[in-house]
Amino acid sequence: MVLQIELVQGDITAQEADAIVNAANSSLLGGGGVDGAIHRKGGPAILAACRSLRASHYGRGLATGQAVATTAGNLRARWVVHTVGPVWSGTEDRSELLRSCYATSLRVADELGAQTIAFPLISAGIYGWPVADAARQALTVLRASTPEHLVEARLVLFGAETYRIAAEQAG
Ligand code: AR6
Repeated sequence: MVLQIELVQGDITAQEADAIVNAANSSLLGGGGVDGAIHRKGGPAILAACRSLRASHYGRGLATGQAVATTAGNLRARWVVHTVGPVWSGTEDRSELLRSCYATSLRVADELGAQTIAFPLISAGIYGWPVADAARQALTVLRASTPEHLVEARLVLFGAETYRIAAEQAG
């Protein structure tokens, strides 16, 4: 199925979607930015699920570019898909890892049967990725994807300037 792609300006924790993607870190134990907001608003069930995943599968952490799903707690979603974006490097091209975050998150959500998924602009905050390129990488993967169940992917941009830059990339 061809995925319908929407760009919206807003707070990802206020979105209604089957799956909400978290720009996490490899510890899966929370942090700032989107990660902090998701855990704050989603409540302790998400952290509890992350802790148990760590214990069972990710004792050494979730690798960059990978994704794993938990409950969405109190969010208006069924699942949170946690993925770990690469830290921006001015010298090394890590864009394949960034694209892998989108591709893996899509696959995880699709396998769960999600029809709608909301993404933040992974790596474009604390991890320092330039917004225009982060949006370009996201759109490349979303446009190429042919999921089984997913019908809509929403890229949720935080703030007017980020939205403007991302929308410019979408053309
Ligand atoms: N809704 C939507 N977008 C948001 C929100 C929100 N509530 N809050 C921030 N953004 P970031 P990263 C935007 O820093 O760069 C955490 O500590 C933000 O403006 O959340 O992948 C993790 O634990 C930016 O455009 O994620 C990791 O350690 C985008 O979301 C690290 O930060 C991503 O910013 C991950 O850094």
